[in-house]
Amino acid sequence: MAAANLHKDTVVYQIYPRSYMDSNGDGIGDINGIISKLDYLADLGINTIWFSPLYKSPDDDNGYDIADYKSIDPKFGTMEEFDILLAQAKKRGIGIVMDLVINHTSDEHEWFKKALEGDEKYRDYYIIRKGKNGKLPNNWGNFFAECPWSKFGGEDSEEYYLHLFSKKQPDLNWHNPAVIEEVKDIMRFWLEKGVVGFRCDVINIIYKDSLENGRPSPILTGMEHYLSTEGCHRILRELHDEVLEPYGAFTVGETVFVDIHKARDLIDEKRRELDMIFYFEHMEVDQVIVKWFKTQLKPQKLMECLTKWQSALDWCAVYFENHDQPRFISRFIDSKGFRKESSKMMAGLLMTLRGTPFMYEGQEIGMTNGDFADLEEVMDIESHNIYKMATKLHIPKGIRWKMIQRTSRDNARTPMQWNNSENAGFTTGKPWLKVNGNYKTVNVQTDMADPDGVRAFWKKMIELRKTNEILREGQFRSCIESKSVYAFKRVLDGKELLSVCNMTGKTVAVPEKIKGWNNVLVSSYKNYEKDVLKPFEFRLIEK
Ligand code: ISL
Ligand code: CA
Repeated sequence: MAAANLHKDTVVYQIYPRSYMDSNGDGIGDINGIISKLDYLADLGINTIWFSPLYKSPDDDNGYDIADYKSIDPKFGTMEEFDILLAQAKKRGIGIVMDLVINHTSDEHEWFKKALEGDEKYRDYYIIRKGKNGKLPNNWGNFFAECPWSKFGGEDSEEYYLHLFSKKQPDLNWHNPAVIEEVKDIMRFWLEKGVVGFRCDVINIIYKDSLENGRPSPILTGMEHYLSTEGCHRILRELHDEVLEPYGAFTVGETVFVDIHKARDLIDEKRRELDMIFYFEHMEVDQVIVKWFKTQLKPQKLMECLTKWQSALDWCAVYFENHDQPRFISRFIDSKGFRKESSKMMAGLLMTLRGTPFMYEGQEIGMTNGDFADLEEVMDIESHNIYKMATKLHIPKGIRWKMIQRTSRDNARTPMQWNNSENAGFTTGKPWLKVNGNYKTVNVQTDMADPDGVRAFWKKMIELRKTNEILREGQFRSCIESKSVYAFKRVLDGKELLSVCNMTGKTVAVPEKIKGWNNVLVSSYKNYEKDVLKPFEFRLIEK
């Protein structure tokens, strides 16, 4: 496992590089832009940054289709600049976590190109099969609502390659030991540079047990053949023991469709596989069967889900936002008119749950979902594919667009809002994705000038999370999950703290059950009142 529990003592901030800060006016965030914000990040108090992919990529899926794992894409800068970023971050006590995307490569990766040229060695890096009686090799589904099989080597070919994501993301063949060795080598390359860990993209699906037909299902037919297979467990242990452990590096696995049982196996210390996982159940409490149908959530459902996972796993990554999810305050709670209040409540909640907190750029100033006017303003491949599928299903245009507006991953990918100058101070050029129209009021500069600002509260909560041993190590005990109030204890050596969130826009009475708790250590309101919780108020209380 990671050295000295490094991963347990950190607050992680995720940067989506193309949307953070553009230093040269080409409209795309870059490494020099990030370097210019390191003081800002150190001041916020975070001590790890996870970068979404910076590697060379044709950007079919914004870098999650990697063409060269040991390079920096020129649009982001150079390897020399990356080394400076690493050193400058280290100087400020900030470690770097890289995104390890190894379920698939880009179809423009040299391995795939060589495979296409007929090189047997590299053919076996991918999953290539003949069709069956003029049909596809199997009936599997695809994460991006495409067909998961595309012709290998042109339309006339009889062969297909498997891709669980876009057709420009061919899946690697993890049955081939040479693939495992390649990945070890890539990991060592970044570890030698001094990165402290990896976020492992869709890591629980890398090993396909078989390519048999799957049980027909509305989502991802075939997944029983690749979700958390024994082969996957074995590979994770090998990577852990041979590569990660010698460097004292930690991992957080993005593990899709895990239940508690599967999650436990992946992070069981005795099994030596992953240090932490991202589970998804709390991200799905507002969805109806598939992720592109969402409802307005009843907060109680979220509370119950959080309690379930907090109670079941000893240690876990905790998050409410990332580059794949709509913004929390636009989504889980009815926060209209309470943007600042609800953002602070989210900060309090995230920093007081047990586990390692992962926050996402813009969360610290309460950024909201993108305000796209039509599909042309949306860049995400997943959104475009879903729109196409909905068209095929004859879903009316108005509803189709509403689905995309609500669920698009671009909601969280809009450029970071730094100030109220043009393009929110993100770029002097044309931003790659439309800046949210609310940047005149929602931006770092305005927020930091506000004595009651959102960021100041995040900063306070981050500091507490890092320094308070009960918040760092205490056990979780649920206390109240009502229609409006979530309250839970953190308990360490007989000492207790109570974390309380009003998840509604209404003032509510302090519930009887917690009336004995009197010493308010933190409230998200300056002028809080003992007996009531104001709209979206967060409190941390001692007895
Ligand atoms: O929201 C999801 C599940 O509820 C999915 O978006 C899921 O997170 C995703 O399909 C897996 O995500 C990761 O791998 C993808 C990439 O597009 C995402 O950006 C990445 O986070 C393929 O590499
Ligand atoms: Ca740039």
